[in-house]
Amino acid sequence: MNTDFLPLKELPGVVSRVVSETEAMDIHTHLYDPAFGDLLLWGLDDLLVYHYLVAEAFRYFDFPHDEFFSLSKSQQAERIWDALFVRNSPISEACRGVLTTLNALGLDPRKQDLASLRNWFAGQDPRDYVGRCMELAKVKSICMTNSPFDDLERPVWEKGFERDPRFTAALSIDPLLREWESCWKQLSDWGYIDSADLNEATFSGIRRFLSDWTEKMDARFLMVSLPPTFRYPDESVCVRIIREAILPHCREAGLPFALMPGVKRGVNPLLRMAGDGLAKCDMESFERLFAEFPQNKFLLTALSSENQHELCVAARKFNNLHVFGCWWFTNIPSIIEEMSRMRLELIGMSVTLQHSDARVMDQVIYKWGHSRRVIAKVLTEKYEDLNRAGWGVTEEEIRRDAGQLMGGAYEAFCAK
Ligand code: FIX
Ligand code: ZN
Repeated sequence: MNTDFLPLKELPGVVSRVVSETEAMDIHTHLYDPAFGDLLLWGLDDLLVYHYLVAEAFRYFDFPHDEFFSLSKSQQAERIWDALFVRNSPISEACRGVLTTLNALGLDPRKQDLASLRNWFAGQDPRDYVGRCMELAKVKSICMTNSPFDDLERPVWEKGFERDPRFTAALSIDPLLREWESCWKQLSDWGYIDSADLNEATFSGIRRFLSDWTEKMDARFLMVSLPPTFRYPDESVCVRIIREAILPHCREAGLPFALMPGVKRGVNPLLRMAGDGLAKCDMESFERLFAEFPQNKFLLTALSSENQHELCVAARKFNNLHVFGCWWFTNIPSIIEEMSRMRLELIGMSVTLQHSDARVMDQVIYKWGHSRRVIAKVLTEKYEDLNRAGWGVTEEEIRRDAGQLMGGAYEAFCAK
């Protein structure tokens, strides 16, 4: 073990090596344990029809949305490839991501056409391929987003399967909080509640439902994405269920509740899954929630870049809050850099700088690869500043810090 303080000029090299070698915990993705079969997306066509790229391709497409969505997956992939990679330089973050991924896999889209690239993917065994992607991304665990309300996913949980220990679960409850008018019927069909009335019997039925699914999934936290209009306190259905069912259940199970505010669903419904937008959320509402429930633990990532400063300040006030990731529209190098710097400056090492939000297995390669470069850049700057203040750092300390920022701080928070 080298315990010498590193000279200023060696910091960039050591920090980027350590950050690129540190195994990360990916605490929010839309990936699945391979036991879920086709629900785990991977390969060229899924990389190309990613909803980020669909939205970008429509900047150039001159045909109707429905025409695009009526095409097969591989035809859609071809249209996207043509618009975003052939006719225009693929500079956007999501486009660059496809190229970083192919490059890391040893493929060359400048020399191979889509058919030959597809051929290469067709020869991969999905289980081995998961290992290869995780190895290239240096990711040691992947947290899924799991919904009992998903008709494709639920039967797999109900039947039971042998868990891949690298994949952990998070219990996602969006319909419960956002579509109560239709959701209560399901809970009633499953025998948890008798009516849509929000009375003590209903709350207790919801708690029983949460407890059964937490156990079935071995969930690490509960989670919800929320619109920018969310307010606390409030007598909305959403808030009442949070107060009377979610938070008591989380306290009892000792699990955090992950809040993901700022998403405006279906801003352009013609774009289907690619049609969601964002707006600034009301951070003061969340502060009131953290203050009123000190026995609950909250994870929070906000979608609007405008919320990031007040979020860091909230984390200085509430140690039952853990800030994580650069979510979705903030997951671009310029904003990751700004957010990471701000977080380190305001809350030090008590943060999880990134998650991938990958929907396609291969994406972990680029999402982590790109983020690590930015994280290394910002961390280097911070260690250089410390060095100038007379505080040398060792490689061992840098390794400890990188581990903390990419999963260790989250684990410590959950264990608290
Ligand atoms: O709500 C979420 O977890 C979002 O991340 C997704 O719904 C979104 O579609 C996405 O894939 C963002 O990266
Ligand atoms: Zn997500």
